[in-house]
Amino acid sequence: MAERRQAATAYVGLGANLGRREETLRAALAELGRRPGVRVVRASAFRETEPVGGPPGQPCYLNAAAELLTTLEPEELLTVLQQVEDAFGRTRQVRWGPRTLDLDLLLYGDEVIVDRKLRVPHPELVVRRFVLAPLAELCPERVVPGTGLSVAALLARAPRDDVTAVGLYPV
Ligand code: A4P
Ligand code: MG
Repeated sequence: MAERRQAATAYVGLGANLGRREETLRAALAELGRRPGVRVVRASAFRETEPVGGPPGQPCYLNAAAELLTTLEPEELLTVLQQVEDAFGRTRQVRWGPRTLDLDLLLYGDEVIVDRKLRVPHPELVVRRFVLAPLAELCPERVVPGTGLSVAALLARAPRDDVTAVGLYPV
């Protein structure tokens, strides 16, 4: 695997709405930190959120975000995220359907990537409170490439009715 000379800061969104969600998120963070070229610098609180989109009647999600320092290229990091998802029993069937673990690459430095396999910043980032709220805990001032707006500003203007935090769990 090609090592970048300088580590990049990346942000990852975590979500789980099946199984032992809190345990899964904690274990996924630990597993990410064990992967070569990935260091988990810090993580947000875990938030209980109403499911957005997908089939009706899904259980609530537990969502979080994590700041990574990585020497992996973005595509390599995506592969690692997918490997960790798979390790926790994720099967890709229904888009926006229930899942034991979903890991999305939200931001990678200041890079904008538009590729068939990978889009960074994550395309749904700007409208999702369940992503913006934990991210704002970690990097409120960071400007999201392509928007000209900070994470905090995007959170302030994100649609209010798409998610209700019904609980907050400290990490
Ligand atoms: N892909 C492209 N860009 C990225 C990126 N930045 N990060 C591609 C991760 N993956 C990226 O993803 C489908 C494909 O997206 C991948 O093969 C990758 O090449 P997936 O994870 O296999 O499928 P998915 O997660 O079912 O679909 P999608 O569109 O990624 O769903 P999201 O956006 O992950 O949303 N409600 C609440 N409250 N909390 C949640 O966490 N999550 C979702 C899923 C829906 N509703 C939710 C939540
Ligand atoms: Mg996903």
